[in-house]
Amino acid sequence: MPKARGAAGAQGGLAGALNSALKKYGGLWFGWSGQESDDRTGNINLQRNDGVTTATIDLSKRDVDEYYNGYANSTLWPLFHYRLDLTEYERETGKGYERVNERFAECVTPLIEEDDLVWVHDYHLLPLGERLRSRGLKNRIGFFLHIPWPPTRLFVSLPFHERLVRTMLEYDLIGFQTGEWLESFLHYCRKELGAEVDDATGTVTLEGRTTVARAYPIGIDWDHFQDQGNTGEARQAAQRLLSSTRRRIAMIGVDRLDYSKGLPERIDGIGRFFDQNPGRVRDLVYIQVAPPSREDVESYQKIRNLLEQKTGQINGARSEVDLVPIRYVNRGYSHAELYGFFNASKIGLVTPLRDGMNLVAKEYVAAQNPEDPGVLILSRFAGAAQQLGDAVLVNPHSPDDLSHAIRVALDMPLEERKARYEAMIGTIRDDNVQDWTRRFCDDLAAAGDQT
Ligand code: ADQ
Repeated sequence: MPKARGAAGAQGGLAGALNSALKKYGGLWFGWSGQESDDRTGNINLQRNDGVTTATIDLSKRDVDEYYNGYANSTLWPLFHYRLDLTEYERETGKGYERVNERFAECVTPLIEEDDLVWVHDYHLLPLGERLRSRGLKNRIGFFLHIPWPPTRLFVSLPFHERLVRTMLEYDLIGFQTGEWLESFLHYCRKELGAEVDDATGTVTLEGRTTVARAYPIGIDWDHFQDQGNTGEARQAAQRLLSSTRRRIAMIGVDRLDYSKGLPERIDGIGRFFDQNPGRVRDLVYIQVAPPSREDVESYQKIRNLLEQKTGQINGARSEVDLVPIRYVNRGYSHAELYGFFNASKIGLVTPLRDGMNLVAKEYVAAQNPEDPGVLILSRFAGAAQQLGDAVLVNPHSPDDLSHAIRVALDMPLEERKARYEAMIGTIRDDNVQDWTRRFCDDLAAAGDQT
């Protein structure tokens, strides 16, 4: 198959997934280096690591402020996670977003060869395909959105929403995580743009041009994650956690420190559980691993403070000399260590208020011992809930619902835990990231033939 050329705006859950895809298919990864510099000479930094070639450029401080912290993470991210209350609408950052997308297009165009597939990733780069087309690129160009697509009534609050979606219709193929986000996108195209939409095939036709939109739920890198689980590092991590919790049951949450992940609401739910079941405080220890993220954005500083405050309140009220009910760890761990922690935790708590997919939910289940698996408590508003209906599903906004789910999970008999695990593990193993990549790339390669 032709080489795939990827482009992505920033690191996150998707970086690991795409790395493994590129290793398999070859090709080149293009994006922002993550560095700030005022070097405008257009230097592209080419590197080859572990079989993957990356081409990156630096951005100026102004570009980072307006494009990355501004429009991408203070406008699109909150809006696409249904948080109108946190969404900022600034014309200047919108211009910065367009300017940086144009710069990316200018830098990547000379690297693209005639038979390449071009695969653009995520909300940082919605207009990139149109910018590439304006430079005469005739290649197949696909786009995948890793986060939700909001309902039309929310999306139209974005100034120039129509212009943004029209640029997206220059892609040959647009992928979403779930059928729900896909439906919202198709609804918008029909209602607001007056496009001709065929729901069965996902084709959207506007002014003579046709784009295909489909759902491609992303999965984990199953083989790699299992390999990590077989390392001494994973075993040591599991042992460390077990010996430090002694006879208490460990319940774990692992999330980027982001308001979409529902962390303060989760802590409220745990507090409610302790209030309603005071005799069980000694049974349970909750471990929250949450490395800081996007620290230059104000709403992220606020969420961090709020979480520290809530955790402190519960620990202040419930701790004993030999017992701290909530351990809050503000750092990242390797995948091997996470595997070990998940494996040693009898409950996995994944309760985002809104999430495109959520790979942690899949990793938690993948790390369980089939003979004695733990219980996944999962928000019904995570994309992953569409595939993992056998988790204990919860409404993350309701402390009572969370409290009830924790009690159900603590008391769940082994047979039921096994049955739920077995109902979920097949899709987590088989619908993995390699399968996701293959399905998207095959459809992209064929997209022009169908339209
Ligand atoms: P994220 O919002 O980053 O991703 P998620 O899908 O959970 O969320 O992926 C996070 C990844 O980072 C997982 O592989 C996890 O193990 C790792 N991670 C999280 N916390 C960590 C920690 N403390 N230490 C080390 N690793 C940690 C975005 C979207 C999601 C979508 C993914 C992939 O927001 O909805 O599932 O992209 O498409």
